Amino acid sequence: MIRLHHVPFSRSFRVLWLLEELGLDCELIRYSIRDGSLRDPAYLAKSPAGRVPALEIDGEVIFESAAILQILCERHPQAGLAPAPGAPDRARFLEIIGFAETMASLIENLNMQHLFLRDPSQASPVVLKLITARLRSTLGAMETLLGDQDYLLPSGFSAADAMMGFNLFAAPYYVDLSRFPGLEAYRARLEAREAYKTARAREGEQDIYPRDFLPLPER
Ligand SMILES: N[C@@H](CCC(=O)N[C@@H](CS)C(=O)NCC(=O)O)C(=O)O
Repeated sequence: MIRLHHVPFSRSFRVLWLLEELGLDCELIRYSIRDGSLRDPAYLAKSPAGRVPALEIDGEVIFESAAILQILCERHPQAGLAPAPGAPDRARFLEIIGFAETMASLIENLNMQHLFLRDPSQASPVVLKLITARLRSTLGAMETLLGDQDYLLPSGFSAADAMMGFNLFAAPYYVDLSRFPGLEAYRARLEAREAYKTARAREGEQDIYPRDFLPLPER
């Protein structure tokens, strides 16, 4: 039995999506990011920083989405969702897996300032502007990496798309994606995948974002 510890609309979606791409069923344990349940000692024993995802599989517990995606691809090489060491797209694959977290950590910082401060007046407009600009620049870099390909690797859909593609469903809370037509088309391509649709239908209601867009403060 595979068990995924999950917060709807969080980075654990990458794993839920890849499991669907691989045709693997899992038990889904849902948490809220807001109620302290990720700091429960029983959960910290699975994921030491109290983060999702954590995946229970084959008698072990794995945390960090990038590690989980790579392990799943290694254990299911027939699916061809990650280039093996030495394969032509290997370096690009690893770059994207790492770059996805460069971008996601910017989104996380924006979430912190916009959504999770106990006293919202403590958010810093200067920091918000800087981080939003940095997020925009990573989106520009991603559009360049994509070029005229359908997916991030020239060989087609891979775990790199689940890893990085997920960000395209979080970044638009802070940056208008219409400035990146290549990314908008790519995002539509990802949304059209059956595995993506099934994963979204399974994950449940999100309680992270209260609105579709969170603009920079005017002050
Ligand atoms: N690099 C980690 C980041 C995991 C992470 O920070 N997940 C967020 C949700 S997107 C989380 O669990 N946050 C809970 C918290 O910070 O309390 C990964 O990719 O798995």
